[in-house]
Amino acid sequence: MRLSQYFLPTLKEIPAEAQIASHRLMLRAGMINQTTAGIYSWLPLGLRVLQKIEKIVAEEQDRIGCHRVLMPTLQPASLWQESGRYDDYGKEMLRIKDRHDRDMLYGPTNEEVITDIVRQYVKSYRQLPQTLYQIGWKFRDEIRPRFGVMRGREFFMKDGYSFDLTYEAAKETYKRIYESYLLTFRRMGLTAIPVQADSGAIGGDLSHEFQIVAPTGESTIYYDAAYDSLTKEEMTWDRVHGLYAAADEKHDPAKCPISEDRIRTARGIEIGHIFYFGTKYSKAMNLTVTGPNGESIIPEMGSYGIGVSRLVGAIIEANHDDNGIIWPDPVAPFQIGLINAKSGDPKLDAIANDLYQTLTKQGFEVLYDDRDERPGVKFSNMDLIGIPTQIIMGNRTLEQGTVEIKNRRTGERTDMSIEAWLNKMASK
Ligand code: P5A
Repeated sequence: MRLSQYFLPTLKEIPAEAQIASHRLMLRAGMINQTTAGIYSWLPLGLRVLQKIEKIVAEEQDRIGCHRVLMPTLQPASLWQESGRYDDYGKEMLRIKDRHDRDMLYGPTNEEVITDIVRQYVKSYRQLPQTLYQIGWKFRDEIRPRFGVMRGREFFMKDGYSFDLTYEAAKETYKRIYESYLLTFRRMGLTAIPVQADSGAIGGDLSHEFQIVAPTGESTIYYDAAYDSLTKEEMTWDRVHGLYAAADEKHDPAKCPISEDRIRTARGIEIGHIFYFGTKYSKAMNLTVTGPNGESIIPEMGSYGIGVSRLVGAIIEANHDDNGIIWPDPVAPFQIGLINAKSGDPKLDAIANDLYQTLTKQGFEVLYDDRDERPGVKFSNMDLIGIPTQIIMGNRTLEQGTVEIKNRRTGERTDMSIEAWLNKMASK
């Protein structure tokens, strides 16, 4: 992408309304634009990150045999009256009337819609187990939307729903999704800490919140230091479920099963939440299947959420410095930021254009700052938007044929020939 032609409205001023780093940085980096309170448009740079996260989430769901669907954002009130949640949900639910005066709502979650779908098609025990998920927009009329996309009113969520024949099978599904979440977040460069949770308005008795550590988190979490050094291989239910983790007042130092020197205390951001709730919805909405002996079975359900749009903010909270965002490679909007520090110099322009084309052809996602701007502006902009690897071309490129490679995270800079760098990348 040539920056001169891109739509990247970066801001120099620090937006006054933004209280936390990720919100400020997302506005300054031209990733989002507030349409109205708690409701954002995603601009090209922000959308690239959102889509990278969405892709990782979808791949990990598919890997464990969940099937993707797409449900509507608008739902009829009648389904929620059936489940008994319509009156309970309160003011967080945006209620709408259609032209026929029928009660509708903008879905805050989709347990009812998915149960309605499954009860229409699934009649026999042979059709279960089944886990369906979608990634889509939700609306909750939060009383105090804040922190940008972290607590929005309209937000993008992965929501999955499982249907099993027995409690034991439902528990196995729950464990499988728990493990898959640990790996999903790890792929984004995050260590998520599953904390036992209250199941809240959703109902049920087995529930975990997945928290990541960041100074601006909304809750305090207490967890076993072992979380900090978990390897990918250790990300299993058996290993992790045994580790201590608790949030806020649930942590009672007097009753804590591990010694104080092993406890870490930090602020946490909730990026995912999973629930087992048994037959709450299947019973209320008359979902039954026929068992092997003709008996009628009420499926056991669970639901599993990941805050996809919240993750964009959460990743920034965990990855930034005074100069801007520092994207972990797998979610970076571009892998390489190419800076031509002497735009307008015909010789360097030609070399830079050439390199831009070579890298793009090789499949790298490159943001090429070809603007007629001062080098200082280009450097600070590239730092602000957080591209992990910067390639800087200037006088030395002309004199010695070398470029400067800058690692955004460590700040480390190395001079090397373009060929040497390409070889290094190819051998990675
Ligand atoms: C699980 C999937 C549910 O809604 N039903 C379907 C269950 N769970 S939840 O905990 O309420 O939400 C799941 C995740 O969505 C994110 N989230 C939000 N993100 C941004 N703004 C909000 N207002 C918001 N509310 C919830 C969180 O990451 C949460 O874990």
